[in-house]
Amino acid sequence: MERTFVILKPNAVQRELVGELISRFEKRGLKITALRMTVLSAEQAELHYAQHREKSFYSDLVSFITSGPSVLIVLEAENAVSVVRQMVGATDPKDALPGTIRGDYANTLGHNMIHASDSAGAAIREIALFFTEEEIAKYTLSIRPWL
Ligand code: 3AN
Repeated sequence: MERTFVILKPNAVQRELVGELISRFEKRGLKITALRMTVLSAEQAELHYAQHREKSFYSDLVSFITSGPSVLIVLEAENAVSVVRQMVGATDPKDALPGTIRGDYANTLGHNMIHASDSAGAAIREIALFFTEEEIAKYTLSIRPWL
């Protein structure tokens, strides 16, 4: 089973879309194995977005993601990374298809609502930034065989 990592960014919380977004993942058969609301520290945000350090939007990105509470989620399923990326949609909301989270709820590139790991390797790195292995629940969903 593959893990992926999602952040519902501060504007998703402010717009009271947390339940709706989590519900999409549950309905798609992604198992929630860790969940926490927190205000990211600047250090956590800088590490999380380290690959964008040289980009012009980096400081805006860090200040936005630390501007209020976010919701951090670990999800598990077969092909969780690609399934969740598909559900999230294109980085720029103007290119995101209707039916995707960004296509349905986001307006601007800088405020695109949600982060999702772009590879299994990134998921491992990102999850380790925010959760210990002990904090990730191990359990079986009895519905699994029906999905
Ligand atoms: P994604 O979140 O789809 O994996 P990345 O990793 O390229 O996209 O970008 C990380 C975040 O940086 C995006 N979610 C978005 O908020 C922000 N971002 C990316 N490109 C730009 C840009 N050109 N201008 C402003 N913000 C950007």
